Amino acid sequence: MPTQKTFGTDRGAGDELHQNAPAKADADARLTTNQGIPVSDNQNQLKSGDRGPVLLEDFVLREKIFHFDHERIPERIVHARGSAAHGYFELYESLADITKADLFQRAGEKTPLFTRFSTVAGGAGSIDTPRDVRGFAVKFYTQEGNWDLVGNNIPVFFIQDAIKFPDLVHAVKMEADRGYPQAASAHDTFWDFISLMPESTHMIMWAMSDRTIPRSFATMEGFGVHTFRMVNAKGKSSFVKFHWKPKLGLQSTIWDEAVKIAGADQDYQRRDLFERIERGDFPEWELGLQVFDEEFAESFEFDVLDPTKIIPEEVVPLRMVGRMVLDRWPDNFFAETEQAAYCPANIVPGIDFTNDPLLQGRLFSYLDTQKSRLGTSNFHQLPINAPKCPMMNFQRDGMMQMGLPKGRANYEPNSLNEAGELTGPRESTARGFRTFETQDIANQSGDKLRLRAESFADHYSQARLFFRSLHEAEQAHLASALVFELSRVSLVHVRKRVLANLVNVDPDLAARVADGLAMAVPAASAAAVQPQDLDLSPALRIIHGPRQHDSLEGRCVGIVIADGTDGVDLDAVVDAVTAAKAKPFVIAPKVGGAKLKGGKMRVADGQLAGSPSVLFDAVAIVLSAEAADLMTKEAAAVQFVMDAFGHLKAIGASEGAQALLDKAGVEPDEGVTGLDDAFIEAASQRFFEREPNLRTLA
Ligand code: HDE
Repeated sequence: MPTQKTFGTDRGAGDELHQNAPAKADADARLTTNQGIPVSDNQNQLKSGDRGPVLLEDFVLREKIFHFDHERIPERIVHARGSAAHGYFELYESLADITKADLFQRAGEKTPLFTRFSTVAGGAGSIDTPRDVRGFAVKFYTQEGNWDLVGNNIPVFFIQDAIKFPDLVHAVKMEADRGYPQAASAHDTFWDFISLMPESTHMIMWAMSDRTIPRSFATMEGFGVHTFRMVNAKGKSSFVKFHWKPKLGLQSTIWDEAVKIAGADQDYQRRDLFERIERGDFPEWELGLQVFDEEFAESFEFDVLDPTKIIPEEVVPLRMVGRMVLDRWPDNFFAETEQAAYCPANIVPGIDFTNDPLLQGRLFSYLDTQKSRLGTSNFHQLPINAPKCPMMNFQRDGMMQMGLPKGRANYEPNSLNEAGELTGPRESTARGFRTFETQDIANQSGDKLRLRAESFADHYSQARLFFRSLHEAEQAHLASALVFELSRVSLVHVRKRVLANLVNVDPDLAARVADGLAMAVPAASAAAVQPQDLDLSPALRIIHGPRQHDSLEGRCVGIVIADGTDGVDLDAVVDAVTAAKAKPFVIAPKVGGAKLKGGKMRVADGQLAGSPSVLFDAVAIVLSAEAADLMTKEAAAVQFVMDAFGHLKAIGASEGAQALLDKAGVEPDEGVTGLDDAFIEAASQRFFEREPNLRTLA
């Protein structure tokens, strides 16, 4: 019989592991199974003899592998890829005049929340920077229950009726037979569906605009999309649309940049959110309300129940009522971000729904999703989903019941106490949620019909309004995005149908896109309602719009150094960037650092080949003439500068760097500066005037 050998914690394969392990924080912390049984060896399975076979009785192995095999839960059907953070909402002023919602009563009060941002089309492991709508879901843990404002970074949606949602999502996701493309709308099935769905035209304008290639979660707006209600203590209802406005303003990337970021850093936006929170630059948004009454709703030229329409801010201005600050990263991605169960039906007294048919469909959908993802009707007991106020009812049992309800009474009313009085939680007519009852424009009912209201029929006027309100650089981006996407559509009849719809939006746009496809402009498609010219809305622009961010705050500047860099120049740039509340990131050919003029080593934050300029908002090239000469033969360095220029970023350069700039084709303009104050000033902008000389735009 062979002698039994034990490869335990003191010898054998586990030894190296233990030698490298950091000092134990708690010497008494014992590794156990899920049943609490202490584990003696976590390196070796139980075998008969040192070379096997493995024994079935090894419950430590069996439990560990069993649990691992079931680590994944179904990903979200849409919005699978996302990142979230904890934070709070702080109210500026009491909103008691329009709502009795508890979180909106007391100025200065903070309500904890958990906010998740997402892309829509891609799977959980897809890239962060596709052209896609971004989800913007906020769970407020209020004192009267959880309120989930589950919105997007675009104020309208593709469809008007929930029954079309599965078709839309099937069309945009990877195609049914071939299993691609992942996280991309540039393919036949998406555009086939869109071309047949004129109601999506307004949303398509937004989807093809720079809004869907945001620079960061922290630089995009959020919208509740639907018209909701607020109801005050006297029972008076107002209509409301919710907006989130980023403190850092609206910032987007250039399409070529977004594509390259996908290669350089798949987790670009997730990392960005994490790093901002880590360094204390907490992302912040203001909550703005568009509040209006029935009279306005009656007189407005579009139906306020139609989720493919906006109410321009110029028509109903925003009332800024508070701010959201995200200041804490989740402790555990799975337990919090992945298991967070948002649901638009989670609403609190003082806020209510309208009959928007898309919203109504959503109210029905999300609970089903939670059950299939999280496996049990008790998903609300997971810490991330549980309310932070008292929660009492007589719902009982179910899979994975984690609570321990005590006592005999599991029904209401009950009088099981000795005095025979009614006990336990009871309904409250005073404080309980009551649905707004009065008939008004948003609450009318009639015969049971499957039809679309006439008032939803104008599919083009607001698409035109959006396109024409944009800055001309944004218009060119939008037209070029359409050319790119339709160039990936192989079905010529689909391209033609899209073009015919675009003629209704704007004949000039249709002509530009047709030209980009080398196709003829078709006749306009039949429009149910002839489009009208509306007053333009400058608030819809990013460039030169009211939410353009003109400071360096919150941006990131990549600073290239190499052996021979002048440390005085370098320190000056780093200090100036830091003083402007931006993040400096020093890049050298080797991450260990570069030997500065005078011989001192300067450690780098990143390696040149792994830190392309697409990751930064502006770049500084701090090189000696010798180093710049050497770098003209270094593709990563040339590409770094070439892309910074091509993506319209400011380039601050030392005199010595000129050879590298020349090699990269940099032409002098306002965005190409020395390393002085002019660079800091330029670094907060992009130079859109440069673009027509650099690439063909539609
Ligand atoms: Fe969603 N949506 N949705 N949606 N949605 C989901 O719920 C659905 C719609 C939105 O970070 C799902 O838990 C239907 C509009 C966000 O976890 C699912 C309809 C808007 C998120 C679902 C819509 C949204 C979701 C998938 C048409 C913007 C991610 C996973 C009636 C206002 C939340 C899940 C998070 C998630 C259904 C339309 C936003 C399948 C049926 C319009 C931000 O239940």
